[in-house]
Amino acid sequence: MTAAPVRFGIIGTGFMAQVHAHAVRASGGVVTWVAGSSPARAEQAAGLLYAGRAAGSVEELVTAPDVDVVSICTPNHLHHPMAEAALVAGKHVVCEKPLALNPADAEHLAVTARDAGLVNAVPFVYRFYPTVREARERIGRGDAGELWMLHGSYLQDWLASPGATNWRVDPVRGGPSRAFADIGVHWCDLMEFVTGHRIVSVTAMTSRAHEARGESGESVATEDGAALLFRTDRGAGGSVLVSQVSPGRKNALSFSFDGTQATYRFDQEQPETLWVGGIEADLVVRRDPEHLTPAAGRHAVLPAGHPQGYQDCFNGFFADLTAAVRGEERDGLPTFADGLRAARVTAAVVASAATGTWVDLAE
Ligand code: SOE
Repeated sequence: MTAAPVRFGIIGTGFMAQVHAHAVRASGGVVTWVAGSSPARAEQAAGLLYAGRAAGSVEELVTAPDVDVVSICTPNHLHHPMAEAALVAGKHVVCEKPLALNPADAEHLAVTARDAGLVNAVPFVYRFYPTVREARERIGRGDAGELWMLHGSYLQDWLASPGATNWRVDPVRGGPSRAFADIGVHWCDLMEFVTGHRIVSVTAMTSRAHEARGESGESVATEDGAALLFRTDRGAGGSVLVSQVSPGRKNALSFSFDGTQATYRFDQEQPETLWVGGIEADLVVRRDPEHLTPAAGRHAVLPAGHPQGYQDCFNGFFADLTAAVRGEERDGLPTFADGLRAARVTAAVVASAATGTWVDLAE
């Protein structure tokens, strides 16, 4: 007997909402409702998001009996109140990052969801590349030796022009950190997920390419980029550079995790291969379901040579989310606890950048 499709209500009508809607369908679910910034926006977006009905309000969507999971794809400042409303209505929730604008609100959501026994997830979706899982498996079984240097960057260019602006630039709607909270947290989540190391202290410098943005030349308070040094609980050191003003870098997330016996290098824009550096010879591991370790092969849904990408990561994330809603455990589903972790790392980055000191991280 096939299980009834899991029913999603999506709040938001932009790029992320469209990615979520495709992933819902790919994972066998249905979008029953959509809510937008106005009933008219919801009506306009309903077709694009394959939604059965457009909600007149967020309240109508979260309380609808034919919604099992609420998916939140709104500007950041709305994440906390909307996730709270969905949890209070007894719904499972997937909430875009940052889960909240500060650690206290993120913790409140993580505790509320846990206590209510509701499935909760934050799309740290780069975890769902098969080559990323392959690195995690190989590192986990000890192939790297002692990991001691963890480094990389996450560079974009969609805010390169001084004319470019967006709600993310505004600290009221986006939060006190922009580039780090938007993309730096992906890198840190991936590093901790793949290596098993946890960041224990950070020192950060944030900077801006443009002091004013948009047609009206409004002054900017959030960072265009950040440089971070960190230490981990297992004695490794590392660094990550984050920028949204690096021309030509579209979505260039890369890491190099260097051990005493092997180095693992991944590049999000070339995700079909994992580079494994060795002292005598190097290896390029292809995303080939026939030859990956089983934990990584589970996420390889196409044969080798038929590239998988960003949307496939979301599809895999929603497949595991759906399994969790059905009561099955799936390794590696990022939860509100991971969203809380990201909020704490972000707060430490903001504090360090303001004071110029090392900041310890609370667990
Ligand atoms: C914009 O910087 C953005 O859409 C992020 O918000 C996402 O988290 C990232 O995956 C791609 O870039």
